[in-house]
Amino acid sequence: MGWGTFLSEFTQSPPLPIKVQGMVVADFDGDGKKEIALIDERSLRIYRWEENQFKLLKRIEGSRVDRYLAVDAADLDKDGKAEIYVTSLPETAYQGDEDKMSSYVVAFKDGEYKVAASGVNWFLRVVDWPGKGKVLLGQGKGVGKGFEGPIYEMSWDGKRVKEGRKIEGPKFSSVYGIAPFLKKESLYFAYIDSDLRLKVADAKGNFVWKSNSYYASDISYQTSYLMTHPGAEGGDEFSFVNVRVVVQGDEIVVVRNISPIANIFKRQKAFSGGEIQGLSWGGATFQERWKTREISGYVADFSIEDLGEAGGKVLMVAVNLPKESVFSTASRSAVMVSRIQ
Ligand SMILES: [Ca+2]
Ligand SMILES: [Ca+2]
Repeated sequence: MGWGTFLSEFTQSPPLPIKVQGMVVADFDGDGKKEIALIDERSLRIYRWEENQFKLLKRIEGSRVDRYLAVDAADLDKDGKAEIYVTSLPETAYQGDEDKMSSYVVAFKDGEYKVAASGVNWFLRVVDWPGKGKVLLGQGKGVGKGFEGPIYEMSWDGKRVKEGRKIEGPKFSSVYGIAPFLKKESLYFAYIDSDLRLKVADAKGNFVWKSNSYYASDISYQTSYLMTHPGAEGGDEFSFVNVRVVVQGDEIVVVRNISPIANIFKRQKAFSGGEIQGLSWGGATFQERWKTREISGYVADFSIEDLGEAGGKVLMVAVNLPKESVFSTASRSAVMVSRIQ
């Protein structure tokens, strides 16, 4: 049985007045304890997490046109402190061919959090790679389309993000929603494709399996301002930042958001709730091994970490809470925590 079988009921943090877009948990300052970084559409907040409360340590604001899409962390320069990688795309990025991305790196140096590199022109994501540990992946921005070209393994030397070799595997539509995993010592990839299905391919890129369910995301950005044909909003106009997919032991853990609206490719979707699923790969198909209860709202991101407390690992889920009433416009988010018992 998977560890998820032993999840406790969620406890919910006090609500934060933001629309959370992403979350990452790591030891950013090297003190041996893990902090939490959350992004909303244009700010990064770093918190200490104590007794189910947030204590704000640092807040970094983007420019008025920035749109934060993803947040990740890894200690690539091996100084004992995980850097934070924020993927940011200016809203103007698809209005001119030359507009670059505004992704950046935050590192803890000389006792404080600092932007260590900015204007990084890549979509970034950290994945756990069998045999390598945490790997930073990067993919370029297209012209008039969301993601362009191959995915590279990136390096960070404390000053610059640089591309290295192209990763193996199938032709991924996007750097988001990829999880390499081993089965009987062979490398496979679970990945969310542009049709929002979860798929599996082998290391040579041969397609093996696809899900019936959709793994939808509410995080999207506009790539074209021309309506070229009726119904173009069905996918030509927007690109989606797929939900996170994580390998945990012999399981794949993924967010599944549930929309009562049939066309999940529309930008404006309504999600009634979401759940975290644990899936096991039998060699021909993924089987659901466990899932959390349905969480009301939109599940933006999750993390499975050992916070150093008794009881071992916890599942943390970042959620956009449902509106309090049809008249309310304020965003509210919370982090839900479940302990492994
Ligand atoms: Ca720390
Ligand atoms: Ca580091």
